[in-house]
Parts: sequence; C-alpha cells; structure tokens
Amino acid sequence: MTYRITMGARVRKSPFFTATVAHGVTQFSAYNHMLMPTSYGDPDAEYQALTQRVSIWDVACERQVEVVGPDAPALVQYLSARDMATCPVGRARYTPICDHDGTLINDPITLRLSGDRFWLSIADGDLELWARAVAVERGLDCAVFEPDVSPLAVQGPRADDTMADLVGEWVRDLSFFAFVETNLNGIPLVVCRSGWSGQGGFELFLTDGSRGGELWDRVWEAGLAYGIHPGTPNPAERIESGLLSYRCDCAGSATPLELGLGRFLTLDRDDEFVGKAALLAERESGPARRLVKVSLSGDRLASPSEHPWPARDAHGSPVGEVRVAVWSPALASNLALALVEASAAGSGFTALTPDGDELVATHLSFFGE
Ligand code: THG
Repeated sequence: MTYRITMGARVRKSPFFTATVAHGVTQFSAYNHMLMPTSYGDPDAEYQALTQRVSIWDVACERQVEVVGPDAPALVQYLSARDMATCPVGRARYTPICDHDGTLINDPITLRLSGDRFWLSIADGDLELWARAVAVERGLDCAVFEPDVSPLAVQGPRADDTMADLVGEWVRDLSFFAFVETNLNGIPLVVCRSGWSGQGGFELFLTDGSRGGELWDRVWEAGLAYGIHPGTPNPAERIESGLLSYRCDCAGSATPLELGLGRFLTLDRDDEFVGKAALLAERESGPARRLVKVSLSGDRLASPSEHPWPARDAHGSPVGEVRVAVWSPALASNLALALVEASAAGSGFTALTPDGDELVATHLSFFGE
C-alpha cells in the first residue's frame, strides 16, 4: 500500500520545514493546519537521543493565540478552567480550556508575557476563533490573533549543555515553565524551560518566521558536541511520562476529569468561567469514562497505531477504544492509552487490531495518577 497526503496550500509549512527535510524527515501529520514532522524513520534512534542525549523538534504547529489589551487577563481567566489570575509575568502554566459542557477543547501552555499580554500555546484546535468570539460576546477590550511565533523544542538530558553553549550559562538557572525574551545574534526568541517530554529541556519560540533555517542550524551546531539527533514529539516517551495528546487521546470529546487532568483544574473559584457548572456537576457524579494506561500483549508494534481500535470487556461488549498504542522501550512491552467506560476502567480488556488480532490489555494506571 503506497499513498501520499496532498501537500496543498491548506496545510501550512513550518519555518523549519526545509531544515527538517534536509535532516531526513519521513512522515508528517497535520496539526493546526500546519505540517508537523512525526518521524525520521528510526524510532529507536529517536527515542535514544531523546532519553540519553539531546533531540531537536519542529513544533511550530503549536501555534500561539495572542491575547493583548486591558481586558486580556479577564478573557484568559474566563476561558481557563485553571486559575490564571495568579500566574506571574515570565511564567507559563498548563491550562485546560473547556466548552460550556465541560468538554476539553484545548490544553495550551499559557505564557504571561506582561500584565495584559498572553500567548496561549495551543494543541490541535481552532482556539483563536473561540477566544475571539467569547471576547466580543462579553464586550471585552482585547485583541485576539495568531502572531508570527514558532516553537522549536530542544529536549533531553543534554539540552541544558546545548542551550548553555548557545545562549549562555544563565539558561541553566531558568526554572520549569519560566521564560525570557532574548535573541541569538539578532534572531528574536523567547526561551522557555518547557516541552512535551519528561526528559527536560527548552522551547525556543522564534518570533521571526523568516529565520527558521538559521535558528535550526545554530541549535544543531551547538548540539553536535552532545550527540544531537532530529526528532519529533515522541509517542512512546510521552505516554511513559504521562503527557496528554489532545485529540489523539480523546477525539476532542472528553472532559478534563475523564482525562485525568483534575490536578490542573481550579474549580472552587469564586469567579465564573466557561464550563464551571458542568465540571462541578461532573466532579459530584464522577466521570463517565476514564483514560487509562495499559500494556498490550503481542509482538512489538513496528510503528504507532493509526486510527483507534475497539476495546471489549470479557463478555465481548464494547467498552471504549484504544486511542494510541506504541512499543515502549522503558517497559519492553506494547503500551497504550484507552478511553473506556468508568466501570471497566480498573480492569483489563481486549483490543481488536486492524489485522483482526485480539490483544490482551492489562491495566497499569489511570492517566494522570
Ligand atoms: N509546548 C508548547 N505548546 C504546546 C505543547 C508543548 N501546546 C500543546 C501541547 N503541547 C500541550 N500539552 C502539554 C501537556 C503537558 C505539558 C505540556 C504541554 C506538561 N505537563 C507537566 C506535567 O504534566 O507534569 C507540567 C504541567 C504543570 O505543572 O503545569 O509539561 O509541549 N509550547
């Protein structure tokens, strides 16, 4: 089976696109209407570089929704199921955002750039439309738009060494989710200690998309001494580390309580926010479904699963679906995330692969616990 995805104008190119092609990217997904590299063809090499050395990822598709103006703090606070009023300038916070039914519609990292200016660094979803509509409907005085900002991730145990050589020793003292505006020989950047792995590292938010190739090359040269390797958001490592992939793990139809994000919610706030009533009611009744981590029987999966697989209980009744399955080097077993009915979530089940194999799923943990 050979097929290609049409690379038409509807899917944007990242400022790092040319660099990723030069470094041998083999697969892309579409994320926020932009091409996102998902493989360089050697999962073991990519996993090893990320967990033992340093890895460079084009994550420009994590687009920013900028909210700026006198009512920007009020809008961000009203949209967020987590309290953002107490977020200091120069800090980021992981921020579940729900609709009025309490369904998670995005889970950005929110960076507070000044008292009245924020970037919502979004997962895959058109949050800009939602934020702008809510601002206008509530008569809030702020602008909402997508600025020219493209994150480049540098992740792994040698990310600190790489970045210290590149921008200076000060970067080692940056605490988790703190950021500073700086530049690299005139390339304008925001450097944040963040990233979608449990290995530590930084994200370089490039604020001039015409300089993507230059920035990539500078990071690459600095990383050579530490064994840098091109990579992508890593499907195995992020499940091992317990990081949610919005839309992959939930199809955009689950609540943060179902997804195990309860610790990032501030529900007992005095102020109103979108989804508050629904989330408070759900906290009382308990979530209908749960996202669970399971190990899967069978031979090593050669590549991450594609579309979801049906999950069934011991009686053969449908209980939900395996959202993603992948070989885990840390567990030396196949590892999966499944969204299943709460009543079935604590036990095992079977998963039906597209080849017709029935794999045994063994409960490991509830996601987020
Ligand atoms: N970087 C940037 N933007 C992003 C992502 C990113 N936007 C979309 C997506 N990734 C958001 N998802 C996550 C999920 C978890 C974390 C970061 C982004 C994360 N969580 C830590 C945890 O769960 O332990 C800490 C959260 C906290 O303490 O607030 O880091 O990767 N720019």
